[in-house]
Amino acid sequence: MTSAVEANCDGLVGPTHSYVGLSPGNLASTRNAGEVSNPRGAALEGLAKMRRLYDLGMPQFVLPPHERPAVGFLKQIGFSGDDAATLEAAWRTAPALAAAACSASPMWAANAATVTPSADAADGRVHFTPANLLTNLHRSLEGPQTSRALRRLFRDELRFAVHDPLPAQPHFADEGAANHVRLCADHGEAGVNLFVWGREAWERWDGQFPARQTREAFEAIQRRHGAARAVFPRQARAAIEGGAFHNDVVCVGSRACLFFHERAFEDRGLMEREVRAAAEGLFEPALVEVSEADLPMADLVASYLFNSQLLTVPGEDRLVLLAPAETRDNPRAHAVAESLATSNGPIGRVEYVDVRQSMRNGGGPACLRLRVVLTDVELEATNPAQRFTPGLHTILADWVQRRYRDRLAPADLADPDLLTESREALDELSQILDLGGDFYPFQRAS
Ligand code: SUG
Repeated sequence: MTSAVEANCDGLVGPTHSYVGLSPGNLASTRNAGEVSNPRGAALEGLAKMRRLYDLGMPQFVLPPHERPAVGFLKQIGFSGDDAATLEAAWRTAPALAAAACSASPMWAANAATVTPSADAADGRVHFTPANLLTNLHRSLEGPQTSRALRRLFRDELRFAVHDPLPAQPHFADEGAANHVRLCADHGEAGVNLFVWGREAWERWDGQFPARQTREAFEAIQRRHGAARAVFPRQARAAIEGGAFHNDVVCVGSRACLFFHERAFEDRGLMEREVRAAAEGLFEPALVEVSEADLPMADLVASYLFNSQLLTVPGEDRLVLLAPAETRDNPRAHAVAESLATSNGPIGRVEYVDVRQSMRNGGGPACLRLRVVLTDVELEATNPAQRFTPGLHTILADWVQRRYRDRLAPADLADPDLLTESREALDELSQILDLGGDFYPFQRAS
């Protein structure tokens, strides 16, 4: 067995973090549309969460925000002139498109890519497919820059394969690791890969909310990664209807533990049989299921209990659940969380973390991170400047304090100064994280 650890790559919140209500089916995003956001507070919350993971002894990395407003996108769709004129014209004549070009959604790194660790990949490399995120316009802008970011962090092609996103067609709608769970005995050992999809490519989907992941997208990813022991459970339609737009709102897994809600899978019995068959001879899956009676879907979505990080903490036998503060605030979710520790199951204790700014757009602790299982040699091959340390924490917190606003109403997104402020911030960040002088589109423009 090769020893390996689970690293977390968190999306750093960008300077345009805002509440515009861009994601139908994401109930928090819809409910909080129009509210005033606090980009500085959001970025500091994200950094504090990274620090928590670092302090628990886990390797942690920082993924940079994308350039927003995405002026390049606005030019692609016919707005013209210099950058300020382009933005002004977009806001004047097509404010919905201009707003989409401003979203800080790349912060939700669980949607950045689907990852296959080397222990499961046919060619022994770590594979990444950046998600095309094409269900929502604002998120569909992310794929190319995410590819660039992953190629910077995981540059060594002998060890890492960063593919292009899947073709940008509804048939291949893909939201990345938010719908993927890997179970195993230990991170470095062979795993069982659950690729959870919401609809089939040729199915007539008539749900109230979009099903964002197709079965065909995950089958394509499984083929290109050569991912072993794959099972393809269907996400429950009732979960999507209830506001679980990604599987990671109703389910989280790590090592042998699958922690999920009764309504997560369309055919729960089939899911269990397939997972047990795939794990045969490798490990005994430990299923921890929460019933609708104990946690009704409405409390689940309000509390985001399952959007927790399930952590293997050095020196601790049982897993640690890092849950959002909203779980503690919800009496039913809190009772479920606290009962885990006393039940003698795979989860030993629960901690809570405050990521309220992100939560108000429907993004909990698990949404903010992309998990990447890495061997020691692979860990060494990453970009050291993106590795989170207390020193980097200090530098980034100072950068956020100097560069970010602490108040941003949706109407402020049209402020021409925001473009300049954001670019200056990102230009400095590209040096801090050693991303190169041509990392962002505005740095490459002549
Ligand atoms: O895609 N919210 C994100 C939240 C993503 C959560 N990620 C995971 N579950 N892994 C989304 O719905 C809202 C942005 C806005 O409305 O301004 C948004 O995109």
